Amino acid sequence: MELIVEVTSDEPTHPLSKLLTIPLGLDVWEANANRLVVRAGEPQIDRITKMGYRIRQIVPVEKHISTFAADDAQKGYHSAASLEEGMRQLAETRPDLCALHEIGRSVEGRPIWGLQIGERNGDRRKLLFMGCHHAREWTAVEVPFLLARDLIENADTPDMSRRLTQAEIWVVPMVNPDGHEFSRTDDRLWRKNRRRNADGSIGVDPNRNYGYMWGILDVPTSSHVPSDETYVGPRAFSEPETRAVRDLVSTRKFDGLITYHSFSQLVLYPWGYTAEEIKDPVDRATHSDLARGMSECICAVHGKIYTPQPSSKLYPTAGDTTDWTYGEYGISSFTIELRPKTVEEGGFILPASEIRPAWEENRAAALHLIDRMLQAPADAAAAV
Ligand code: 0X9
Ligand code: ZN
Repeated sequence: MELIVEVTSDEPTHPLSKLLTIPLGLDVWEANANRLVVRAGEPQIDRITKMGYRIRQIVPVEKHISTFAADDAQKGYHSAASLEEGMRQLAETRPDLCALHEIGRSVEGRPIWGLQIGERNGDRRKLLFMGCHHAREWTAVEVPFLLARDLIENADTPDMSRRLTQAEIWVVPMVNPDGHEFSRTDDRLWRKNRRRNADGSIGVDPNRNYGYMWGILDVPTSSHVPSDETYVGPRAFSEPETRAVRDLVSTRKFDGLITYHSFSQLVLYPWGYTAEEIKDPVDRATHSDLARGMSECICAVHGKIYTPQPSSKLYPTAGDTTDWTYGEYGISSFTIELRPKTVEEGGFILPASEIRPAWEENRAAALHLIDRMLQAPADAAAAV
């Protein structure tokens, strides 16, 4: 039976960070100084116990799914098909303001859609908002979609009109449509894309497949084992989903971006591949100030605390989106881990009633980033 368990340790010889270096094939859901929360089978749990860690069962996986993913829990969330329909409708309401682009196709041939909103000519800032690299993180589709809708529906208000005449904003709410569809129809907790791997297992982690420092780590949170949840793939950009993002980013010079994930309530910034800080002092300050600023904006809306921190403080990864966009292009790059904070509140399965407040608090953060990018001098996001 698969279980969701909490792992703790009060032995200095067994820090939680050490467990994250042992190849156990764990699916890591939460990672902080106090506890790890992992999805694991009984043999894995036995091994962790024998190593001297303390285990507390939170809930069997099946029970977690039946508690949070009741039949009507899908209502309120998009499918790949309804998202396409929604994006088409948005584009059609304001053809003067937006254009819908197929930026690529998934392993199974589903289109990956990007909506280009705002100024397309002259001297303008460019921002990118993406969602759903990971299939089960459904809220991460809704937040960028609602951002696109908000920008378009309020385009004629003075504040939005100012933003949209100075900025070109791209929104790609569902980078991994195959995985998302599979999580709707077969396995609510599916994470990766739907690539058939050489060993017969399925799925590459799109958020380990980007080409900056790709593959340099071989740890449970960034793994070279194809059946693992964080499988990096056979080579950088082996996946059509990451190639779609690569091709978009390499042809547009974005100044800033947010990629939405869930859960844990974090505002993350590079690096993920190393515990070292960004070397360039201006870039380092830009990232930490913007992350703190976004976190404050979020808190001001509904009081939720999203902790700003470097990605590697969560856990080490190589080949994630923001390491590549910052490392390769100098783009100010953030990963926002949305609501909730803990698995006890549903983890990846956020009640649909919380989409709206999650969006409201993240609206404030997204507009903060846009406004700061519009204020910054042209070379603020200088290449590293
Ligand atoms: O593991 C990931 O890709 C992200 N977390 S999630 O639970 N949504 O899967 C975090 C990526 C940020 N990078 C690092 N932590 N290094
Ligand atoms: Zn994710």
